[in-house]
Amino acid sequence: MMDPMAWWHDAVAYQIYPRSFADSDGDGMGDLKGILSKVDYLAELGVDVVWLSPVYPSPMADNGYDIADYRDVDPLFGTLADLDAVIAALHARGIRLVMDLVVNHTSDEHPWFVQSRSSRDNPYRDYYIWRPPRDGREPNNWLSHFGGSAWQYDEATGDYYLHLFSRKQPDLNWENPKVRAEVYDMMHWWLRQGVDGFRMDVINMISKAPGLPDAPATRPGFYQWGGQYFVNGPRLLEFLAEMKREVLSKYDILTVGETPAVNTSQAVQITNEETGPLNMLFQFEHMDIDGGRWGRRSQRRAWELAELKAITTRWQRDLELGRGWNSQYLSNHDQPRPVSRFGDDGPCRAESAKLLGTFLHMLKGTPYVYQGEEIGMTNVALPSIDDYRDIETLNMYRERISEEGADPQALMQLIHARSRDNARTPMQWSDGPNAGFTAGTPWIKVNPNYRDINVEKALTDPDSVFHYYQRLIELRHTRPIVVYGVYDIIMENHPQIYAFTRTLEDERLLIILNFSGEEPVFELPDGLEAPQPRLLIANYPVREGDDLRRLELRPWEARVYLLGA
Ligand code: ISL
Repeated sequence: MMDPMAWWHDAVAYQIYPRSFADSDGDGMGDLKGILSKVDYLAELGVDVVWLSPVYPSPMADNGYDIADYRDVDPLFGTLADLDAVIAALHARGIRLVMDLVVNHTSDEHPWFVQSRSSRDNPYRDYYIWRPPRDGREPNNWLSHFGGSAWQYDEATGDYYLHLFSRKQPDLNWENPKVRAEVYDMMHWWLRQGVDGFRMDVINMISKAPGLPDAPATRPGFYQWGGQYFVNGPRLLEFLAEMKREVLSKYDILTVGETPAVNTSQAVQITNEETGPLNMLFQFEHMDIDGGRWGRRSQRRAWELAELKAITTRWQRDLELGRGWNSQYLSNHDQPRPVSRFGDDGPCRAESAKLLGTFLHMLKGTPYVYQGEEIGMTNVALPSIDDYRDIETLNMYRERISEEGADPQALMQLIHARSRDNARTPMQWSDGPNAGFTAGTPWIKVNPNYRDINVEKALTDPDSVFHYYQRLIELRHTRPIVVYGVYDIIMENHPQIYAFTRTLEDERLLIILNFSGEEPVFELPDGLEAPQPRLLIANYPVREGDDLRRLELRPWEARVYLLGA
């Protein structure tokens, strides 16, 4: 059997959004002791890595993506000792822990920023990006991801500071070598504490174009925001190479960069195992197929399987082994639930959740499962805007009503489909009060479908989405072809079926996915006939007389065959 070349090649990661995972003390907010109580659950699922969203001290303007102290834990979540206990418990089960590294910006309550804003000649002034007013206004026309200008005027010194996200998230000035040295120091500190890597928040936004030029007002969306001047900026690769030299190269860790608006050639530069700084990236092309890329201008449109095929195929091919490495994800804390978005959260919820899982796990690249995905959790439709907590959602609602006079009801529909809070409702552990998430009042409402969709039920049902995910994960661990097989798409133009093969030496996997509630027929293309095709996993029971040469697929049916060898 082929040994993995890097430990994270055949690993499966699981993302925990701590405030929504498990609450141990009844304050309505998930915490580290809550996570500790669930490590056996993670071990049972079979994952190898946990990516923990931020637990650092924070004013929580963006649920912890606004960090006020990089070397501690917020009391809401517990203490550093609790984190140590989680790390030890995970390690004891062979699971590694990856921290969220949010270094494009800090909180405005971080001591560096408090110093920085105090006077123009403060030694920390240059830790952030300050500019004087231009004609009495913002220094340029860039827009913040969460609404309004990307600049905030600061009374104390009469200058503006840049914030690509909320005004409580000032951007760090990576041009300043002292900032970079601070970040590297902090990374060493965490690695010495025993963490096993980093997920790097919007890491491709750290280099801004010199002169911070105005965005052309004529081009919509991303460009109108100024994106071309701060995403994949001129010194990005240089900064990351330095980070690799100073820190990453000294440890055997997993690094994954969150990189909106990245293309495959940039991804190859970043993830090439020899020359690239990071192991893998989260790209966004497949997340954009049903709406606008940017939350504040969020839209909804019907998505096309053809587009998903084209995007996935391009990433699979362009990052072939030796060139780069993919990560795979269908959800995270910023995205709607995949079963509601790409599947069917009605009658075929379980089938479509399994189909999406098959897709995720049978692609080449490291899969990331977001909490609740493994039991097929769905979007939520909370009745009132007051039920929502996400800064992006709330700002978008307010801004579109005041600026465009948008219809509140239409906005609620959009929010039900697109809000990041879809992913942030509490993890559904049982059919007990608050889905077993907390003994108190949860910080955000529980999805009312918890009586039907919950972990307790999933664990007792051998046919549950959970057990299907467990088998998919096991396939990756036991079959190198799942990790290393070369991807080829077949029946590229079929409107409902997404089928592909993975080939490794004399073995071939055939993955057949009916991405629809209809019953299309799969016809085996020439060249794929095999004497004894072996069904490795499927989300429906096999029918008497099934013939791979001509398969009538059931709604959202997924099958994986091993051909040859
Ligand atoms: O949330 C999105 C779409 O609704 C994404 O565009 C997301 O905001 C963007 O990719 C950046 O995300 C990351 O950085 C943000 C934080 O709010 C997100 O939670 C985080 O994943 C600022 O730190």
